[in-house]
Amino acid sequence: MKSTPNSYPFSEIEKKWQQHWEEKETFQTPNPDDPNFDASKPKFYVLDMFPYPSGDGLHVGHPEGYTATDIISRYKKMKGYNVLHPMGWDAFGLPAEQHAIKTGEHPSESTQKNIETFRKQLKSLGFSYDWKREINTTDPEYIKWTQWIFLQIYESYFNQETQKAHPVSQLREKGWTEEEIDEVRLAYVAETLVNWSPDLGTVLANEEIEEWQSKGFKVERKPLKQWMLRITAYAQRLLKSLDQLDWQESIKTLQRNWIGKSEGANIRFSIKEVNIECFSTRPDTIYGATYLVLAPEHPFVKKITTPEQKEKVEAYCQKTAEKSDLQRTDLNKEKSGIFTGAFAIHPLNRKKLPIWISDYVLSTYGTGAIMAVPAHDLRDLEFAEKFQLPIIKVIKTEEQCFTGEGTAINSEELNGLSSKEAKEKAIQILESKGKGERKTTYKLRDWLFSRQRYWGEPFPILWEGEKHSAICTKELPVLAPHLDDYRPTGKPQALLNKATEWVRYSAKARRETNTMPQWAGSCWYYLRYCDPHNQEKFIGKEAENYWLKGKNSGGVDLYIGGAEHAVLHLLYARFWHKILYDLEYVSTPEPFQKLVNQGLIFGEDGQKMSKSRGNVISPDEIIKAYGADALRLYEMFLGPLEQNKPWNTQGIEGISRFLARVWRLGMQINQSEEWESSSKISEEESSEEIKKILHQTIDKVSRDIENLQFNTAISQMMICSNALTKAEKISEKDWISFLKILSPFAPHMSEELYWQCSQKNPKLPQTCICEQKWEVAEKKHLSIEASTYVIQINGKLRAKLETPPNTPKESVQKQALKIPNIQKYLHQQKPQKTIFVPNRLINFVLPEKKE
Ligand code: ANZ
Repeated sequence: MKSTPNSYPFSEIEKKWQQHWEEKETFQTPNPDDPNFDASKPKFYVLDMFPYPSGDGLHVGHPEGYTATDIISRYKKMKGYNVLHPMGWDAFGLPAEQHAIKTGEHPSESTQKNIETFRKQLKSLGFSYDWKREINTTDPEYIKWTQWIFLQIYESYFNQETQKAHPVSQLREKGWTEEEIDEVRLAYVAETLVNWSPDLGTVLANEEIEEWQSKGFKVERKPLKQWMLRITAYAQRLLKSLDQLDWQESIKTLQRNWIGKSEGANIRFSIKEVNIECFSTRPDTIYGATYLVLAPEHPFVKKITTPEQKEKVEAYCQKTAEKSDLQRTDLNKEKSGIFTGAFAIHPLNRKKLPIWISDYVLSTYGTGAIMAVPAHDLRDLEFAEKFQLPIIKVIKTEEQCFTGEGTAINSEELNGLSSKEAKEKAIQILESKGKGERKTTYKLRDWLFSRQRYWGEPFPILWEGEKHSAICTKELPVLAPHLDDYRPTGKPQALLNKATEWVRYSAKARRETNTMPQWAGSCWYYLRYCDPHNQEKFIGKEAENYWLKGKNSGGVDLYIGGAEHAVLHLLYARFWHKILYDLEYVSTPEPFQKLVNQGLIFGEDGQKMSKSRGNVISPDEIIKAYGADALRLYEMFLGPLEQNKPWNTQGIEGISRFLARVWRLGMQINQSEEWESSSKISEEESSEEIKKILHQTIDKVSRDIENLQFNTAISQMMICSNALTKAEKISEKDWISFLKILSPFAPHMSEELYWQCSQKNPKLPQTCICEQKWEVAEKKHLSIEASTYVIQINGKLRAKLETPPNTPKESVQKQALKIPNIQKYLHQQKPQKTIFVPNRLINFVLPEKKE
């Protein structure tokens, strides 16, 4: 295609530069031990959440976050940073296997094909990834280290005193038996009530149920022996170190709620020789307890139920076994329950309280038993009303059910105290009587880590009878055997059991046949990118130190991805990282210093994009019609990165016209043969007006990139390009400055237009524009938009004040004297003297105090 002044030959240009960057290895980032590493530069590690390479290919949602990180990467590189900007594939997981079952294509083959499509699509967007660092979680080299890290977890325990992980070998040296050690490992086997899907042939995490159920798969509750990871040991640390992270508050709140710390007491109610222990966050309401409730799975149910109630109780317990925790709590509209026939004694007033069983009490939280206070807990109230149980108010209130804090009533020695004081006093009394003690509980549960499917990492574990042990690390990776038939059997045995030869490891030992969940690979991929070809270690010390050290708790400098990973992936990865930190394999306590979640892009109809709605937009089509630069710019122009926003095909026309204008301007400037008028380039400087708008644009675009406000940066570049179009002449230098700031956003066009200049003028650097230095705005061309005054009293900073530029002294002074903090420090005295520096500072000098 021959370029004409009005059409912009994007497909030709984009291919040309993508090839050029690839051949010249423009975006390869050396590690500290590489000969061409420049240690004088600062570093920046910017990471995308790596995609699951599905059969559908890229979705317009993917390039949103990826363009944002690419703009940052290109900008930082031009600012003189060593930038780490990698990409890879989160390629294990159920969908690949479901696809395989449907089509008969082996998961390894379909995954490989999908990866190739994804890679090609990402390359067609001109992203500046260092493709030499590409990783794939299903690659044997990668599996080897995922299994190796699992073994480090398996061979560690959490020490309550040091509050960190240590190798279990330390316990062995202290004389612990292997059975005792198995009780405390960070990876352990336990029989628990799990979510089992016979259709899928695997257990699922609580969070995964909804998705699969909505697709028509059955999920049941079943007691099964499973591998668990002891994430609960880290609850307190996972909670506390959130404070040091530069993450959106909403995501931190989600994690805090997920961890769910509750402070209260365990309180014992006696029945004959046994004590029923109840966890309560409100021991101040203890005198309002009118009955107890046990979870149907509570071990005492059988023991305390009277013979008359036995049959009914058993029937009730049977029924609840089918319900999920969610159905028992949030979705539990109509309370149900059954009386055990037994009574317990209240530890303070010795009253007899009836003991009930109900599914609204979970066996997995607190102690699995509660004291019910219907006057101050809504769930208890619903239950008490339904079964006509007594209700006693113990906080002063007019409301029927008051869950807040107030003054204690009907509570003997607690009467008149505030809820806080009553809580403390109740705990003291209970402790002194040996009837209870202070207790902190977390909602977080240990992580169910085994799956029964085929397409995942096998556990590097051997069994001899009931005894498990680690496979020697020299034998890693342990790869799954080739199975021709990987359809689920409907039985809870792992699929790998079918490979009988593989399972038989030796005359005595059998291999573990469970596989790891998809989360395993994504728990540490950000570490592998730092040193992807290291054969000896999962990450070398030097690379780890260089790429992860940073401000506060260190880690990746910027991590961008979807909010759907707010809890699981981010919590799991933080957990593994903390273990690796305790074991001194990594030197930072946290993996991701700054996290930003991009918003969702909805379909044009304002609905979430999905195949069934038929509103999915494919990036391939947009690239074909408008070019990659247009798609990149458009996705950034849609609105603030973090907001949800609808796609609008008309909008992309607007962006495409903007790019066409820049192209025409370039043709004019470079006096392309097809352009008849004379060149716009002036030998002299551009006009003052052009310089002013250009430098304002450089300044704004730089600040906007730092703040991830790409949409406003693009608007400003549009204003600037209009001014450049209108100007009669501009200097070559100014034109190149404009191309430089445009280049992170529209890299192909900027590269081509610069290259044309550099062909004409051999004095210009004959390199890519993306390898040149970022422009710095010249202060003299920036009009001050606002002045920030530092307001001092006797030279000490006491406040700040923003005013329009060049506001007169009297007005600034008047405003400053009204600021409460200034009034406080003036102590009602009149300043003896006022020092005034325009647009900068006011210092009120007070008369010296006479001693
Ligand atoms: C008495 C009480 C009085 C309670 C009151 C609350 C309000 P969070 O804050 O979520 O930790 N509880 C304890 N274990 C439970 C279980 N296994 N299943 C269901 N509910 C359970 O909630 C703690 C409170 O939830 C505890 O405090 C207990 O009820 C209930 F005015 O005890 B409370």
